[in-house]
Amino acid sequence: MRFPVLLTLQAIWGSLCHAMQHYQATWGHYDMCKSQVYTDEGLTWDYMACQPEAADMTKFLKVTLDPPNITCGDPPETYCALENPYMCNNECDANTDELAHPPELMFDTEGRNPSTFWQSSSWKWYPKKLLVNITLSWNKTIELTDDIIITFESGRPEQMVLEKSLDYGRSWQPYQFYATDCLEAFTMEAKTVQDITQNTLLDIICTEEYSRGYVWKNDKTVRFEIKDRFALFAGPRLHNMASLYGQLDTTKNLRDFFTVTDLRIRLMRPATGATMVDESNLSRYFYAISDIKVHGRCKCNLHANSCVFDKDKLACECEHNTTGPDCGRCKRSYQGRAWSAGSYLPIPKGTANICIANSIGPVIRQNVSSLGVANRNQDCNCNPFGSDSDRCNDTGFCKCKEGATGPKCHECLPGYLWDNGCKSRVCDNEMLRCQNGGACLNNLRCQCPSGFTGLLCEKAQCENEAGGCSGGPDSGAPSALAHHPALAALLLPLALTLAPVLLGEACWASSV
Ligand SMILES: *[C@@H]1O[C@H](CO)[C@@H](O)[C@H](O)[C@H]1NC(C)=O
Ligand SMILES: *[C@@H]1O[C@H](CO)[C@@H](O)[C@H](O)[C@H]1NC(C)=O
Ligand SMILES: *[C@@H]1O[C@H](CO)[C@@H](O)[C@H](O)[C@H]1NC(C)=O
Ligand SMILES: *[C@@H]1O[C@H](CO)[C@@H](O)[C@H](O)[C@H]1NC(C)=O
Ligand SMILES: *[C@@H]1O[C@H](CO)[C@@H](O)[C@H](O)[C@H]1NC(C)=O
Ligand SMILES: *[C@@H]1O[C@H](CO)[C@@H](O)[C@H](O)[C@H]1NC(C)=O
Ligand SMILES: *[C@@H]1O[C@H](CO)[C@@H](O)[C@H](O)[C@H]1NC(C)=O
Ligand SMILES: [Ca+2]
Repeated sequence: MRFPVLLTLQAIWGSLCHAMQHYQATWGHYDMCKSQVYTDEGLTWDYMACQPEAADMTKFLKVTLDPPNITCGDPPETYCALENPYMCNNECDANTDELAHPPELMFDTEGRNPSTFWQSSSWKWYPKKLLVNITLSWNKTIELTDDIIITFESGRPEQMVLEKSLDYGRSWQPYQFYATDCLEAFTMEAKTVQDITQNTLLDIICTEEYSRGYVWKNDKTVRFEIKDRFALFAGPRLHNMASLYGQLDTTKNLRDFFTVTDLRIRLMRPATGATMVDESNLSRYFYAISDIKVHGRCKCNLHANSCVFDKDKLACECEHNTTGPDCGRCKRSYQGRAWSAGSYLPIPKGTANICIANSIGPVIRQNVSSLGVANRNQDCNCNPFGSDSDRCNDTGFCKCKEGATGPKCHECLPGYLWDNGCKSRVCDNEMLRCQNGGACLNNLRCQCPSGFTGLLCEKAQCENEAGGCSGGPDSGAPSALAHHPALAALLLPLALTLAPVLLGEACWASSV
């Protein structure tokens, strides 16, 4: 089952935009994977980088609470208002529909008054901490395209952490810390998203912006600001998305920053409103959330323009002869060269990087022996970085540079690492960093923690198992650039070379 409603809405908005801003629809939308074109040889396919439309991702997630029985109402409880302990008209009873506050109510359609919300049980074991984890799982890599917005029905928590996982919940990293007092709660300096620059975009900050002001009539939302971060590259009104796409294309760390398989909201201390917790009436302290917004798109490595939700699972509908949930591999008989993600560059249509058939049989060639140039580049498909020349022998084998192997010289011998060709140094502590906590031994190999494998420990172990992980590998060829900590040097030149687009900010923003 596709998500017809969403896509229809998108389509309507899309065509409105199209009508209003003729440029936009044609300009770098990456919404088509291929198109038919007439050439001298007749009708052929032209392949392009493509990606699904961004959509409301809360429709496709699974929510898990820890502790599992933390939702209020079993047994029934009555809660008092934070600002007035004598106002106790908030009743929670899990067995009565009108009085129950199950987790689903964080994701239903809002707009009605009063709002529907999930609520935790109260802080009855004070001073033991009231800790709740709300985990949102997609079982699919998704790319965030808009701010995460959590709307509280209670006061906003005094301490909270937003965490993300990129490996289906095996490991977690913080995304942002939230506290009324960052220094006290997390020994971090308080910052806001305005303090972040291109150079520090990957920094994890603690912010006090969304925790102050306990009176819940006022601001009720806690945000993780995606668009403000995009704006560092795309300009204040995201009018230059080309620049952002260019950055994402060349910088794996940046792409990964906006990519998740799971999110976790760790609620660590409820709103208390005052400096002292009123121990005589703990029914005033609890968490309640009416809405969570997560906007994003399936990550399909630019090889699919639609993502379907079937049997409770999201999967890309892969084109370009790729397969896997994220189109992260070539189809079985299309492994003629190493798999590679599509590219946003060059603007506007990108590069499809399709998978090609295994062996095109004996290389078809013209009778060119008189020219003395047999099997030119396009016939042999030698990898330009891995091979010595663009020629191959009669069975299509290319002559490889040191360290490279495979018929097309697109793979590396053990001890070598793909980095625009095969480089003998596997890891160091600067450019080629072992990932996922691996340690670099003598520049020769990464010692991976359990659960990870691959030259740079970049792969989850399960990818080697039958059936694989639920997600595809991101890339078999991590580039040295992608692991360099000093982003700025890499990012600036690109930002400057990409031309800004002045039209249609509204449409861009909606289709980001
Ligand atoms: C949840 O279950 C645990 C273990 O069964 C119990 O100790 C705890 O009191 C329960 N919590 C709530 C809020 O009911
Ligand atoms: C909290 O105070 C209100 C008003 O005095 C009272 O009705 C309620 O029972 C109190 N709750 C507890 C747990 O003491
Ligand atoms: C919540 O998640 C964190 C790690 O993300 C974990 O340490 C903690 O035990 C989990 N459970 C609760 C109730 O905090
Ligand atoms: C695979 O790619 C070729 C072009 O290289 C195309 O003609 C063919 O239709 C594709 N096959 C599939 C199954 O997508
Ligand atoms: C290739 O060229 C040679 C010499 O010009 C000729 O003898 C031979 O028949 C040609 N082969 C084909 C397949 O055209
Ligand atoms: C082409 O090169 C490969 C690898 O060096 C070799 O195994 C194969 O026999 C060669 N084929 C011919 C026709 O020379
Ligand atoms: C996640 O998706 C994979 C297939 O990609 C499936 O095998 C697995 O059962 C799913 N896991 C959950 C928890 O749904
Ligand atoms: Ca709701």
